[in-house]
Amino acid sequence: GTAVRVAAVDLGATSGRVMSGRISASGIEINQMHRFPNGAVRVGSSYFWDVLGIHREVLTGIREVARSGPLHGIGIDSWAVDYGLLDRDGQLLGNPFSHRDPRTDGLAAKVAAEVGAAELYACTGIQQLPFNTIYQLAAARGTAALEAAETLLLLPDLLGYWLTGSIGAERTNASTTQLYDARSGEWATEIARRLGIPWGILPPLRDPGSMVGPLLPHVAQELGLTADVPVVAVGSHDTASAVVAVPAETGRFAYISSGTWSLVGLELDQPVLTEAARLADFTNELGVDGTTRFLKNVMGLWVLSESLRSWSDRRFRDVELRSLITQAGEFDPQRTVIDINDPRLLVPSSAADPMPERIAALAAEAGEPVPHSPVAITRCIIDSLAVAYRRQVRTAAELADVPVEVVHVVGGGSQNEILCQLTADACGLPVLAGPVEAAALGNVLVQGRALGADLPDLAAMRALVRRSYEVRRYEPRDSVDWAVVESRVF
Ligand code: LFR
Repeated sequence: GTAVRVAAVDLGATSGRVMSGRISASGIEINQMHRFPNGAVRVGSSYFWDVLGIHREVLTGIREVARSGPLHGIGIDSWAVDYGLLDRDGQLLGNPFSHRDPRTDGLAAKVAAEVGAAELYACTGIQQLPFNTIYQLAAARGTAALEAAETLLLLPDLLGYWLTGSIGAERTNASTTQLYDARSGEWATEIARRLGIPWGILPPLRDPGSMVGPLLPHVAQELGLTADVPVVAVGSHDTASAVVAVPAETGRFAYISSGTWSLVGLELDQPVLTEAARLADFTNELGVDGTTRFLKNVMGLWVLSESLRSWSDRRFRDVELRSLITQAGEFDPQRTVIDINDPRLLVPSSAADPMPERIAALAAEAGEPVPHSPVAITRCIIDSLAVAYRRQVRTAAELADVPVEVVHVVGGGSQNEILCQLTADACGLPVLAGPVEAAALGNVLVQGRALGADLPDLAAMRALVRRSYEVRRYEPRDSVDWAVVESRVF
């Protein structure tokens, strides 16, 4: 058939991108048309998203895509769990909180006591991240905003609502709320009710690949579009979109979707809801085409980006990312490893509580050599990520009882050659790195299919990615006993 050209909006916690994507018989191609910085805004002790600013950047990006060629569809993906509340007039009730806002501290334990951790997991299959929507809503009980709320919209759905006027909750992202019943495929209204969360605010669910709706007339006009360009529901959770574009050839792969977070796990046909999976705190998020993303959140390159931010705040001159990583690669291997998932690393770095000092404190606490220089700290972060990847890839394979032959690394972190090599070494498996813009590619692929491209299933989508993108292969080296390194942390 003819080519399909779409706009893929891919929002990350540290930057947002709008890409043009084109699918034709010969391949898939994406081009970045607009990129803007993003970050939570601190007001008092709270962290918010500047969602109106994001909306404006999204419009700018889509306009760029429209200006440079035909436009057949628009899709939006972003990080998960965060939401806006609408009042009964359809107006946004305040700025959406960032999931790194500390108001959820202690809520997971409280909710577990109220509904039972085992029952919650049996229903939702979701890991106990402190910031899951369920805990954000539990923290919001009794607030004026929640009492006035008529509708809850996850961020991509909120942005889609502003483009189309249409209200709904795309399923892959809905699954991350921990208020989605993995067994019935409906909202877990009974659990919400028992927690005093107003379940009536949870909007109708929609599948990835379905239509959100045509653009509102004033939006189409503002974008310089005449046609009825539809907004298409993609895997609106960025990780769901990224997994679509993993260029895997066989089913025996693990993936690491490596950005602000590292999402480490497997694609499965069914959730794993065993007691062992619950105790290992593995999650069963919903993927595109009814798949399960059986994975674990690893704190990811956030720890490095926040350290960098702290160093540049304090005017370290020589801290430039590339050279820092190169020097870290030459630094003493595995001198210091820490538990990179320690909850103390979750909160943004601040002058009063800088990220590098938290890392040093964790090392001291664990009896590891304390890293002081930016190079030593960077090396510690990279080694600690690699050993966490080893642990979680192996745990996933054991819990799901499937063999893993290769680890695909996609997303921004796939460009970090030292981390990729150490990941191969630590896992004892080949690593295939790339593509970098996996989430945007997955977004384009799901839109493409919805708009008529001949992509019957995930295998066809992945074959198209393989035809269009080079991946880089890293073979495992066996000079270090990573089981010993692992035992220092886990
Ligand atoms: C990655 C991601 C993770 C989710 C975290 C918070 O960008 O979407 O999958 O756990 O952000 O929303």
